[in-house]
Amino acid sequence: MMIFFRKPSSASAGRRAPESFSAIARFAFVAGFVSLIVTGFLFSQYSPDQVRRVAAKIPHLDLISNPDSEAQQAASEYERFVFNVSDSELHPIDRLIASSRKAHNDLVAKRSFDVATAAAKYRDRRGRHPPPGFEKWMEYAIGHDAIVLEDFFDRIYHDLNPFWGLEPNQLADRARTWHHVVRVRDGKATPVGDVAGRVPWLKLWTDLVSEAAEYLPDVDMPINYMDESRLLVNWEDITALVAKAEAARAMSPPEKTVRKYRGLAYIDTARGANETKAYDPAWITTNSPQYWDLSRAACAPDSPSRQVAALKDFSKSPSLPFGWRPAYSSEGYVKNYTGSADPCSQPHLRSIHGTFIEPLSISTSTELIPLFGGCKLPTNNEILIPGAMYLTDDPFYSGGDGHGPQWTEKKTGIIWRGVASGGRNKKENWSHFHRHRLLEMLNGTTVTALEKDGARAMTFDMAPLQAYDYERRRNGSVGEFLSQVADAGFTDLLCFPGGQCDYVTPHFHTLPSKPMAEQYVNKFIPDADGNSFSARFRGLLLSTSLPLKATIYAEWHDDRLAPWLHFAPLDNTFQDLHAVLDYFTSSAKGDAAARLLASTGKRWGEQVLRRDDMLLYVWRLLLEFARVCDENRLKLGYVDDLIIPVGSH
Ligand SMILES: *[C@@H]1O[C@H](CO)[C@@H](O)[C@H](O)[C@H]1NC(C)=O
Ligand SMILES: *[C@@H]1O[C@H](CO)[C@@H](O)[C@H](O)[C@H]1NC(C)=O
Ligand SMILES: *[C@@H]1O[C@H](CO)[C@@H](O)[C@H](O)[C@H]1NC(C)=O
Ligand SMILES: *[C@@H]1O[C@H](CO)[C@@H](O)[C@H](O)[C@H]1NC(C)=O
Ligand SMILES: *[C@@H]1O[C@H](CO)[C@@H](O)[C@H](O)[C@H]1NC(C)=O
Ligand SMILES: CC(=O)N[C@H]1CO[C@H](CO)[C@@H](O)[C@@H]1O
Repeated sequence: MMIFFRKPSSASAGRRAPESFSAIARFAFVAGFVSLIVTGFLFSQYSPDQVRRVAAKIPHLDLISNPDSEAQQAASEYERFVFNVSDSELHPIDRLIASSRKAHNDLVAKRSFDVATAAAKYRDRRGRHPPPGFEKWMEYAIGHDAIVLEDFFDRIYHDLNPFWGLEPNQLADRARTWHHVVRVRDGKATPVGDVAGRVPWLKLWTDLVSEAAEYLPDVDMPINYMDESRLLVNWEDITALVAKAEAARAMSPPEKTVRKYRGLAYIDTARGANETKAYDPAWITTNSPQYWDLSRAACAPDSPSRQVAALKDFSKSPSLPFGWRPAYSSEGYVKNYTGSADPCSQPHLRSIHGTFIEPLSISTSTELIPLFGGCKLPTNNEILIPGAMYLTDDPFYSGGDGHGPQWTEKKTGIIWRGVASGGRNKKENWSHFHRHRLLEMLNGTTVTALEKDGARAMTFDMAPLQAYDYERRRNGSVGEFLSQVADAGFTDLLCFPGGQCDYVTPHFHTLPSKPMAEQYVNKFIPDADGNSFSARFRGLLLSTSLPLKATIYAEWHDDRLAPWLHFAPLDNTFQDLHAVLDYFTSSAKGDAAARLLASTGKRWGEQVLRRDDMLLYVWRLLLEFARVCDENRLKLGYVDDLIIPVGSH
């Protein structure tokens, strides 16, 4: 692949030995350069035929049909800057972008294009045969140009693994009798449960499943109808279930493999058509013990959070852990996004995220039951499916049909609108809420006061200069900069008790809401958790603006998105926020990087976050879930590709 690359002559001067970090970073650029992007530069040097051959190797970006796409232009612009600067001028974020492009490139090279390859990769990664029905799934994927990478489905196996430790018939029964269920029988999906007066999520999910129902076995998908995730099984219990699952993991000999699901008629008959009594485990419904304490019980015994009890007194302002260099970061910036979302490794999250301060409602079980939902904490045990908000056309979530103007027509602005959610904010604890912190950090008046008087804000303190050293920070103009570019505010202060907002009005005032379509004229859009996930991320990725994202919530799509390639990750403390914004706005190189991430994220989202991709995710998940609920599960599998038809040898 390297042979297609010619480096601009200006880059060869003053090179250091290849083992220097920046040289490695540049190597990654080279790889990314060839495989991700065909630049105008490449086009000028190679015949259409050669370009086509490169593109054939790297089909994930539709290079031939779309050679002038925004993502490709952005990449070549950014690369010109990077190759033009000296080693010392490379920013840590430049190195993160380089390594993210390289990693993504390696990942995409593993794409499968036919069922035999996909099945082989499945067996390799999962240690089992694919589930029956795998060939129809793959046929649909191919027919709809889906990018099939086994890694994209890791989440399914992580979520389902403990359920292999439960008894299959009981599991099937509990799934069937739950309060809200998407039910598939004889190739038809129907919604079950009373949703009068509630959000239309059950219908949205049923409609999605319907699209695959004719290829699905009988299966019940029990739905969590609350916003909050609900299962927090102790680490010891989950570990025991997973150990049982691992002990049973095997590849049955093809000739002994059962190729048809048992079906659920036996339960339907036994239960009788009228019997829907749900199995409800004991639900903890008060914030005592506090949610943090429930969550940390799901962390490994040797993880930093396990022994750190919930904070009892929230009256003091929170302190951010500035001296701390987490393994998920590199040079102060998030590198491993999964790690950055993990509360088990970050005891300080107990004091700086609404979920752990005072969640709006709690209804949590420490017993493992089958339950599907749109988001969860990494410590929760729900089975993830795409959030129902991603299935609506409601512009509040999707951003509507317009995705914003071209980068060059945007203003250098940072916009955020939302309500003061994240939990129940009160006089005694509001300064610990993450949305309040984000807004104070974006408030030019507040930040200027910090810079001028050394005062501290209610929710944060400036990260020390040693941690993030840049010109605006040194000369004390971060606040002034924010006053010029940031347009961020609550649309509702959601005070508690209602209407008594004295405790926050000195620090915040409300701003009128703004449709997403209008927000997209800005280059930067931070995305923060609410009471649970924000549900805006997909819309933001598909826009021409750049999402800046911190979260403690996991979603179905996490394995297919790369930080510093499809979006800009932030730490949950937001201590890196000002420095990240500075990187993107203080040089032409930074602006090119922002444009590159915004456009690559959009392009990638159009390829892997489509409705078809959500359908394929849920389809595969339901094949797997039906198998875990089947008493033949250890022998059940797709083996057609391994069985030599009689007479063919
Ligand atoms: C590259 O560096 C040269 C010399 O410093 C400068 O003249 C040129 O404008 C730079 N090009 C870009 C794209 O920054
Ligand atoms: C439910 O069905 C069973 C038989 O399957 C019947 O005996 C029972 O009376 C029914 N209960 C109600 C409430 O209809
Ligand atoms: C990223 O962090 C997660 C969670 O802490 C960890 O399991 C994973 O191995 C890390 N990945 C890399 C590449 O370090
Ligand atoms: C501080 O530095 C920034 C970035 O170089 C510059 O734009 C700004 O004018 C400077 N402000 C002061 C007060 O020196
Ligand atoms: C910004 O901070 C100032 C001072 O704390 C406050 O009066 C103002 O309401 C804040 N702006 C917004 C949009 O909340
Ligand atoms: C988790 C926690 O302690 N939250 C506190 C927030 O403040 C209120 C007082 O209004 C306490 O009751 C909560 O316990």
